[in-house]
Amino acid sequence: MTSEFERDFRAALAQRPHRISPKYFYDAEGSRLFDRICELPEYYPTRTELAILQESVGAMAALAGPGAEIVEFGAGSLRKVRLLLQAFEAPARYLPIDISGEHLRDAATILHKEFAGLEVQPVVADYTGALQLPPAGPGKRIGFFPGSTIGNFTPEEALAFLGGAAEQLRGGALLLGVDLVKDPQLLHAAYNDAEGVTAAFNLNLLVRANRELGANFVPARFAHYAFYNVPLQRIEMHLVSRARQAVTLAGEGFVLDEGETLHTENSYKFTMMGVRTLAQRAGFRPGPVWTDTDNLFSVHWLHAPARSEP
Ligand code: AVI
Repeated sequence: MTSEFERDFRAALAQRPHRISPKYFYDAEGSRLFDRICELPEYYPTRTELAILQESVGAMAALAGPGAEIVEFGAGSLRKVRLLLQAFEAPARYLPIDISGEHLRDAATILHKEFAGLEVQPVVADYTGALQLPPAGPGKRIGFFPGSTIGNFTPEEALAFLGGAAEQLRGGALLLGVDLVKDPQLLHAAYNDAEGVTAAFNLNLLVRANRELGANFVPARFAHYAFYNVPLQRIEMHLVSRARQAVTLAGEGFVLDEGETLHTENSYKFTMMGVRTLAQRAGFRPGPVWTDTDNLFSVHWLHAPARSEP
C-alpha cells in the first residue's frame, strides 16, 4: 500500500514549486536532531518558553483551579508538562495526544511513576484532525500546545486547529506557546546554527526518503537554506539543488534544476495581537499573556467559553 509519505513526496516532486509538509521531519533520527536543536545556543524558543513557564506557572495553576485535567496536543517535552503537573492543585488526569503510540507509552510510564494518583490516559490520534476524547471529568480541561508548533501550520490549518481545540476544551482553556516576531538576525541565527544541526535536520528528510521510499537522493547535492521572509513573518526552510540532477523515488524519475528548491518548512512568527485575533476568530476569549523581558516568546491563556457562555 502507498504510504502518505510516498504520496506526498511524489506530489512534492511533481509540482512546482516543490513543497512538502514538515511533519515528515520526525522519524527517530529527525526527533533526535530536533532535541539537539532545542539545546543549541542560537535556538532560543525552548529555553525561553521553559523560563516563562517556570516563572508564571503559579498564576496558570490558579486559573486552572483544583482537579483540572491537562490535554497535551503532541506528546512533547516532558520537562514542560511536568512543570504544570507539579504546580497545578491535584491535577485529575493527563491526556497526551500523539500519532506515535511509542512516544505516548514512554510518556505515560514515566509520568505515572512520578505522579502518584495522577491518571495518565494516552490518546493515539492525529491532533490536527477530528478528535474523539474521553468524556471530561468535573475539573477544567486545560489544553497545552507549547513550543510554537502552531507556527508550522499554514494560517488556515492554525485556525482550524484552534477552532477544534476551542470545542474540545469548552469551559476550560488552552495554554499556547507562540514564538514572536523579532529582529530578523536573531531569527536567522536560530535556523542557521553554527554547528549545522538544523542543516542536518533538514537534510535528514532526504535520508528518510532514501530509506523508506527507495529514493536515491545524494544529500551532499543539496544545501540547507533557511531565511526569514519578512512580509510573510515566517522562517522558510528549503533544500536547494546544487546542480541539475535526476532523482528516482518509488520507481519514478524526476529532474531538479540547479537552484531549484524543495520547500520543507514554514515557521510562522506572530505578534501578540496577531495571536489574540486569531484565537478570537477560532472561538476563544484571550486571557493573560506571559512573556520574557526581551519579548522573544509568549505563552497565552486562551479561555474556551462553555456552551452556556456568550
Ligand atoms: C517544532 N517547531 C516549532 C520548530 C520550529 O522552530 O519551527 C521546528 C524547527 N525547525 C527548524 N528548527 C526547529
